[in-house]
Amino acid sequence: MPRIIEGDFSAKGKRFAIVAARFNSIFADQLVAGAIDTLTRHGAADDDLVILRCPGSFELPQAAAKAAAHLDVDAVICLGVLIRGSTPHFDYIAAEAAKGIGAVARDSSLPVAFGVITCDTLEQAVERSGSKAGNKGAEAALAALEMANLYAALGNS
Ligand code: RBF
Repeated sequence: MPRIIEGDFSAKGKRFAIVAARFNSIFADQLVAGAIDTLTRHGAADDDLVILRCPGSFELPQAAAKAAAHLDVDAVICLGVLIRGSTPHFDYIAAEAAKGIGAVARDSSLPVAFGVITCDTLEQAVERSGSKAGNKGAEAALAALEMANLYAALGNS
């Protein structure tokens, strides 16, 4: 049998930073609510969650880097909502957010989850922030939780 090392989904005693952009807040707030709901239903205490709000998804990488460096947490969850408009900004911001959050993850020993939704339409944003396509904030929180427990199983080395 191969040796399998994997993380479970117990959040008891674990601490999390949720770094969330405010832009498109009617959807972004639902991602935050989904992440909090998932973590607390898996055993995290309210006191073990810290929420950082930043203006938009462009600011997420730097805020996530600060959270990873300055907060005593087991994982960082980045949440944002990008909706394509009539300017090329969407592509620039989406690329920076994805690349930047990836760079923070690589530079940090903590799991850094990517919960940024990139939508062409408002309907897609509705679907991904708590309806037909689930809640991507909840899914990002679950990924962060699994990775935090995976790294704990590895001795956080
Ligand atoms: N931030 C988002 O999180 N989602 C967006 O859909 C979004 N669209 C933007 C569109 C334009 C034209 C501009 C100028 C900014 C947008 N932002 C968006 C905000 C961006 O992430 C950042 O907060 C600001 O550019 C300030 O650095």
